[in-house]
Amino acid sequence: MSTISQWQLRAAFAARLSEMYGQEVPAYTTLVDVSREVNEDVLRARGADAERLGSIGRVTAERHGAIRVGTPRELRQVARIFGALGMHPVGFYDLREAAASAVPVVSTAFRPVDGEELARNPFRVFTSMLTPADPRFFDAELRSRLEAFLADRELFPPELLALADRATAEGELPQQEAERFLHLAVRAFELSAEPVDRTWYETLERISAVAADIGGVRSTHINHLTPRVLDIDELYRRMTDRGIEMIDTIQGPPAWTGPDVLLRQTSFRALAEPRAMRTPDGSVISGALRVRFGEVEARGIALTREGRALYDELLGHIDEQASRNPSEPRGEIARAVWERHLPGSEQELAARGLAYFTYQPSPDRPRDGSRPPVGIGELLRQGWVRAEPIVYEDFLPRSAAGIFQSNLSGEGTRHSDQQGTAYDADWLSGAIGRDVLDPFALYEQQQNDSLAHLARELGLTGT
Ligand code: OOG
Ligand code: NI
Repeated sequence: MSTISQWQLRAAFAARLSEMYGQEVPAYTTLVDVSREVNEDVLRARGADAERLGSIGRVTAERHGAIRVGTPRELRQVARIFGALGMHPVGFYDLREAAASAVPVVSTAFRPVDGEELARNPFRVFTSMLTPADPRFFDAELRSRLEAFLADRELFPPELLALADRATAEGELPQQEAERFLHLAVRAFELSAEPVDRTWYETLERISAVAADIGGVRSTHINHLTPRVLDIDELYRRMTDRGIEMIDTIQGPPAWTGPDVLLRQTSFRALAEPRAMRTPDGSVISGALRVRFGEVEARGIALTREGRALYDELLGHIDEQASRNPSEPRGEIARAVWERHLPGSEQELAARGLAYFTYQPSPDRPRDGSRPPVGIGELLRQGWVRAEPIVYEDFLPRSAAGIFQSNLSGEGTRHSDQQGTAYDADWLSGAIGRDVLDPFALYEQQQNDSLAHLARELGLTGT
């Protein structure tokens, strides 16, 4: 009998989740359609160059999802389900601190980590956990009510978790079990029809709409699914032309003439969805909540720690200039800052150690017995070596906060005079019960592996 491997489970889960979400949120389907059109047009216009950051097959199928849970216990269960799909926690994002937001969560992303697995299917899920112990958001009384509410709910049925553990242990599932696992996993992320306790929901909403979305209901749901697009500026124009109201910016790096780096994202506002509500007298009425939205992203080259530090520094410059010139469009300011401070070619990014690449010996390198030069910059310039960009597979905390924020109606409340509780990367690793991996270390490993191989091939020392 045939079995289904972990990556096949991951690909099937991503596809079924996408189908389910398209039924729940029809505007998502529009976004996917427009993304596909843009990708086809870019491929036609740019040819092979359009696939420099991923094959069109990968990019067309590529999605990230976002989910939100309430407790470390729930997060551990999520880790078991995603672990079965070959997805591991990477990166720590503290959205309580990012920008001026008031989002009481800390987050990580579950994703495949090695190159081959990413090429097979790169599905990733941005996963946030509520922080009830942070006194800036929740006082002692609300915290204990919230924790009691969360302790009493079950997001994932034991059968789902048992199948997940089996898939992890065996690296695969028999066909029938795979089918059952996928069915239960997709169902766990559907929007529940169970009535929402209106008073409780509103109590949490006064703190934050995200707190209410997580802790105000007895289930979880996929918050958004995000297709990948090759030209996000064009996508933005086409969505706007269709009369879909997008948030007013594209988050992340500006549009500019140099290589795409990191991640650019934009979204349309959350749509009102009908939800049954239980009122204080016990009757059930039909209400509506705005929590789910549509997001789209363009991915670029992963930056090294140095490159990222430069990126963060430039953001600071841009903020400063934008506040001094409020009438000038931020995108224009950002573009000018980038053109001035960032190298405009892949080769220079590589030579200055600002971005990650894998390196191969060039097929048309000198064969006249001459010795290769020292250093990646020279090896590239003199045609000994070719560099392939490593795609950024992660998220950006400030953009994520912007994505959360731009879709909230209220500002929420945060008492900035209080000390925040230390929820950090180590704390999160402990809560999940597995290491939260460092994204830089993963990219670096990939780059170093290729350099070691290159050194052997060319007989180099000290590159
Ligand atoms: C997650 C928001 C962050 C992204 O792409 O940066 C995110 C959420 O809304 O739950 O998905
Ligand atoms: Ni997202």
